[in-house]
Amino acid sequence: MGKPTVDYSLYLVTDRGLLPEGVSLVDNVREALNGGVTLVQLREKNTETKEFIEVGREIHQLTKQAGVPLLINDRIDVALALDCEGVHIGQDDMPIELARQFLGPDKIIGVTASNLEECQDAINRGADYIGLGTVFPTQTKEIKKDILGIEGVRKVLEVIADNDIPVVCIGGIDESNIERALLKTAGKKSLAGVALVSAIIASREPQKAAERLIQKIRPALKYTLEKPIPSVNEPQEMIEKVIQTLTKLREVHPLIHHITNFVVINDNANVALAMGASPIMADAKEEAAQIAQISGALVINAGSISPERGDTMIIAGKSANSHNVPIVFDPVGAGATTLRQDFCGGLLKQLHLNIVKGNSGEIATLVGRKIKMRGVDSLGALSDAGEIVAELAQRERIVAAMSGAIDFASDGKRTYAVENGHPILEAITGSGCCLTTVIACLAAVSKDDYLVAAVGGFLCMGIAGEIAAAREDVKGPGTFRSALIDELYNLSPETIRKNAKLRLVV
Ligand code: 3NM
Repeated sequence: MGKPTVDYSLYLVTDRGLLPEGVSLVDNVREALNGGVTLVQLREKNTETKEFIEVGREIHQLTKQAGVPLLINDRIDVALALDCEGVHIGQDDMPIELARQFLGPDKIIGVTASNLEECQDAINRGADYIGLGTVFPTQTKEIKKDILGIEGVRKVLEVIADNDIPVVCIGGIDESNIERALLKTAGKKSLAGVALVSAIIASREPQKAAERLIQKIRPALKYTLEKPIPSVNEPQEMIEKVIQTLTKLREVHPLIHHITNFVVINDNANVALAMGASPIMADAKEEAAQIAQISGALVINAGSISPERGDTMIIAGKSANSHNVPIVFDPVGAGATTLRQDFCGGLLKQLHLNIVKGNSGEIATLVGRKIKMRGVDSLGALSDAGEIVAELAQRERIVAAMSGAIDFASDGKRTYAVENGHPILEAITGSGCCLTTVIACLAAVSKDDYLVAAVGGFLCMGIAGEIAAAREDVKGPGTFRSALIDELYNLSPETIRKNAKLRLVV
């Protein structure tokens, strides 16, 4: 028979104490399975054996129908009685070897570990997978051990990278942090999935909760578990993807929520309209979460930052992360002051920013390099710009984009250089912020590959800028600004195909 193959992506651990009033565990699990849960652990800390087995039978029926393995927490006897697919044991439960003797070679045995030593011990003793926690603070279980955080999980994974044992993390995972948990813990080894309790069990709509979670998990796992892409997209192929995305943008007219700076707000709105999107410039804390949730993309621009606006950005960002709305972050002036540096660094820790776009100084600051800044402008280009964007992209598991005479965009695996643009773009205020808007418009309709949005943003702004600058009616920055908006509005597939100067760096 052999051990069943297990998909660890969305691992539901039950706790009937957290069920909403009037909801039964069996109904909750049924809905969660309908929503896409891939593995279930029945965790009954205070249930008598007879009832445990009865509930277990019902739940095992459901999991079998769904083709999902059922594991029993701690109780080897109950797992045997149900003949389910395995057990999950803690550090204080029966030793793994003994559990294996009872259960035989075909059952799954998972083990809780909270540090590197426990992980290594579980591997040596023949565990089939590890539940590593606690990753974030949680109310669900009394936690006496240290909270590992993203960094702690990443460190453990790094050391056990040579072993291919699947590892899931547990503790405090919900819709707002699930992408960070998967993407930012990944290095040489990545998580195989996430285990969680309250995000589904305490929900009144467990099916919808599971659906939303799995929607976030799948792309994140695709990114982290995929081996480096062997055939990168050739520039020609990328240009066609950009054109398809622009065409879709003009069909869909997505809402683009901006929390941007006071200098560029009107230009950003006009640029979004010219691209075919619908801008909303909403700054109020009270509505930030609601608007982010219904938007196609969220722009967070650090330009006119203040602690109060920073709070609004976090609220909007958490809501965007929870609802699969891409965030495009413009770290305006990241290295200019301590306030901006702290804010930008903090945002990277608290949110999953899908795309970060800045000038050379801003991006260099985010990767920890020192570069000369004058106000919000950086002075000079970087000889290793391509490597720096790739480094930021890899470290944060995002798409990073750096504007300059040559623009660079990377997802950590593919890095492109765009050589379109015109020096007069520098003579109008906010051309970089408008570029961020263009990227966000494209991101709203390219959720499977945000690199298309970043490369597309550079191409659209660069080509529109070149055409606008060459127009006879353009006499200087003032007329250029209007012409630029016109040319963004007029951009056609043929114009992009004819003018795109795109090359693959790595
Ligand atoms: N084990 P929630 S934390 C069952 O750290 C369990 O080992 C943990 O619940 C560990 O997803 C935990 O609601 C509870 O935060 C996780």
